[in-house]
Amino acid sequence: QRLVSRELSDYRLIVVSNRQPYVFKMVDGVPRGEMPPGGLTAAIDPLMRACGGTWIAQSNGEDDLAAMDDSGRIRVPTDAPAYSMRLLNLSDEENTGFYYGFANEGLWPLCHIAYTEPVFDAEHYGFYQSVNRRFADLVLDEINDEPAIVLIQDYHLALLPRYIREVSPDTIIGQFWHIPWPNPDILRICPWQDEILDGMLGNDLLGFHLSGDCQNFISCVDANLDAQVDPEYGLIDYRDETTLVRPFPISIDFDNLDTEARSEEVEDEMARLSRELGLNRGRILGLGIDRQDYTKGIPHRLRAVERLFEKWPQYRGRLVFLQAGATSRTSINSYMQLTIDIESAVNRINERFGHDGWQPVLYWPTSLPSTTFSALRRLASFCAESSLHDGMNLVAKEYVASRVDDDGVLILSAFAGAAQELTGSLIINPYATEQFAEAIHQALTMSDAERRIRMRQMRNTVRENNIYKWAGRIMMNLMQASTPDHSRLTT
Ligand code: GDG
Repeated sequence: QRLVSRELSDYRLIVVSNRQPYVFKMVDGVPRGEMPPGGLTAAIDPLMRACGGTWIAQSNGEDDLAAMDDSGRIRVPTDAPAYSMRLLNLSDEENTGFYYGFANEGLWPLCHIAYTEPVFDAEHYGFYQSVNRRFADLVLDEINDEPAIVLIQDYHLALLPRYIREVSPDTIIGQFWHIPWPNPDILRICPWQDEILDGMLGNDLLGFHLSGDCQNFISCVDANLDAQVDPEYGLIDYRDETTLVRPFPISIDFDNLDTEARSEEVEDEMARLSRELGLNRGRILGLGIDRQDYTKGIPHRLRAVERLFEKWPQYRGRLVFLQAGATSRTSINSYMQLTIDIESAVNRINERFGHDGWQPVLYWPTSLPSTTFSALRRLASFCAESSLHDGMNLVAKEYVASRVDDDGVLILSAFAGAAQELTGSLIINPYATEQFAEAIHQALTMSDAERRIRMRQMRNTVRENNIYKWAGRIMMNLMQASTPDHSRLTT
């Protein structure tokens, strides 16, 4: 039996993710760490600042080496050092097999119902195993036989919990899986399903966004491993260890985005964009923001916009739909094809309907400053997030947080995890083009009063269920999950 004092401060905290929390670049000859955009870092950085500890990740920064001390650590944040970063350098070959190959061509399409066929290649899997082992070596070195809590992030590191557990049985291990989990019929496409499940059952606590993902995971374990499962309490007994499986719907730093949206910089940016997009001349803006991925349903969204212009000609010359957000994973074929599909849909709609200096669809596939994103969210009469399948979808929550005026309509796919919380949105099926187009029309004709009621309700939800609450609940459940007596667990 493990002896657990249940005081967080008694443990060394180690976070592990593929992406590093601070990326270093030389500024005036001195290495400076900048936090890359994204919810994960913003969620866990405050916890690390408060508790101290070490964050282990792959090195992607140009100037990481220059920032490292003799022990290979980088103290962050640069201005007020509170914790250490330790980085793993992967060769191009390792990164291709581990990250692009098994994680993003295999597990990513496997876990999303988007009808992109997963690629399972033995060589890729070999790199996935060896890179997970390299992460484990670094984690074990950092644990150094001391009491430790290891908090692992995402689908790049499914084997890591077992690799740590084998060597360090007393370490408390938790993992949060940021994407959906498939049912047993889909999981069995993966030739290494048993090893993946076994790896993840090295965790004391395993978190998904939704209870449906948890139930799928428990069904997969029940169908494939010699384990005892209790779906009601989310408990799995396997190899004389217990894993607690729980939903933790991720969120955003509401106050931070709310404050940014009210700032002078954002107001200035709004004025500039209003002129550029013609909103000061009576045009209205519709918005889609996505990391460009085939799970986000961008071509489906464009089809609905096209149908809107067909069916309701009053929007011609008046509505501008802007699709923003940078491309990602561009070396993978399915992502290259997506860019081609999006560009051809944008060109088709613009050729069909554009006239007299009015371009119906704008396409900005680049990363923009956060103040520009904030300004666009404040200006857009509606934001459409049409994922074919999405663990959560933070963009939907960011739109809500930026609407400090309680205005704007969120159109949200029923297949995004966020749809379960954001019930003030207009929920659509991205495959049902007619219904999707009608929802855009409904958004644009909704009364002021109804818009405000819906947005206020969603803002209260996101303000309350914010990212800090998410991180706090995970830590609380992790401490509880590591106690031998699970009957005392709270939900
Ligand atoms: C995974 C899961 C889950 C987008 N384009 C740009 C940019 N963004 C920002 C958004 C948002 C984030 O990236 C994307 O978050 P999402 O949640 O929408 O989607 P994924 O990247 O697929 O994230 C997802 C999430 O993990 C958290 O658990 O919700 O279901 O798939 O913050 O604003 N940021 C910048 N430039 C861009 O072009 N700077």
